[in-house]
Amino acid sequence: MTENKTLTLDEAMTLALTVLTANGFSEGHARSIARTVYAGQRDECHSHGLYRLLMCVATVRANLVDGAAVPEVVDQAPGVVRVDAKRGFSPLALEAGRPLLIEKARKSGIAAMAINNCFHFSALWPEVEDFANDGLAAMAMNPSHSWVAPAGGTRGTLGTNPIAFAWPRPGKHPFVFDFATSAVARGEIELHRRAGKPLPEGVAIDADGKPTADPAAAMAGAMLTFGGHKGSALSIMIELLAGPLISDLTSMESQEIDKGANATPLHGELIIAFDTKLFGGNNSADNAARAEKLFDAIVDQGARLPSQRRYEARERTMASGTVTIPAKLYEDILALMP
Ligand code: NDP
Ligand code: PYC
Repeated sequence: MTENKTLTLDEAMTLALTVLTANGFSEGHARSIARTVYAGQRDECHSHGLYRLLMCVATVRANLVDGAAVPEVVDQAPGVVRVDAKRGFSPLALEAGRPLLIEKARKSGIAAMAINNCFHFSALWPEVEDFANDGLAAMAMNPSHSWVAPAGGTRGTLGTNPIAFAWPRPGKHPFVFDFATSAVARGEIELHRRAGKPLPEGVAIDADGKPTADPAAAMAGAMLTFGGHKGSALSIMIELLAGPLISDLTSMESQEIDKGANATPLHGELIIAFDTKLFGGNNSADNAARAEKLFDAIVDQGARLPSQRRYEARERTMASGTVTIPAKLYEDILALMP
């Protein structure tokens, strides 16, 4: 049986901040990364919670990421914000560009933000959920490393390419979904390997192109997209929109830069924000009510909305004031202290 370690929420946040600052991250980066992994752990998204500290530190120790980079915000066009992350991690770059993106979306109804030149380790739901909490609908997407074979192929070519969407709901948690376009996230494969557990069927092939449930063989082979050719096409769209469209790297190009270091991917991210009130004009209250009818019709029949599990986990965590992680992960995080 796996032994676990329980931490209070304060201890979890302090652990993240201490490990990051001890490994040379500036105060701003340490705070924004800690906030991101804390949110993941709080909502029981284990593949993007405290576990990610291992990759953040490995990436700074490999001299790839600049732990003190100061992002530069550029007002690129009336509807476009560009943030150069300067090879820092993405959360601080997002924080820097967010106010201008919101201002532009409120002025024009829609605006986009390209974050360039960023190392990226995070789940996307905290980002889009924050925009929805400010009353905007939002989408986010990014490439990663070329671990995933296209439908019908056998070679890692596409990233795990997540896409997330949020819709604001007055008085309620926003509607949010966020998923990898691979059948499972790379982080899940890594967690299965650490726990010595087999993978579900249909998520990966080995180096010979044969289906495998062995996480190590999957990492040496290729992951598969969700939904066959449909997930594959969506993943290609993400490569294009959050790659060449915004003058940034594809997952294959990010993988080349990694040179086998197994660090966090380096690439761009595209975020699009929509002002539902400006789109809706005089109808916006009615539009919001009709959206609620749709959600009700889904929930009424016993189906659940995406993020419901996460919001329930958040409630449990906040009530207990604690998070629980595998004891081995806790030891590995402590061992990151220089
Ligand atoms: P999951 O498959 O765990 O979940 C995908 C989405 O579907 C979630 O919004 C989830 O909500 C929802 N969902 C799950 N089951 C149901 C159900 N039965 N009914 C309705 N909705 C459901 O996510 P992935 O493993 O694909 O991705 C995990 C994370 O990894 C994401 O947050 C993603 O951003 C991150 N990631 C980041 C990458 C990066 O490059 N930075 C790359 C790839 C992934 P709920 O959470 O409530 O279960
Ligand atoms: O889980 O696929 C993943 C991932 C890649 C980068 C960060 N998370």
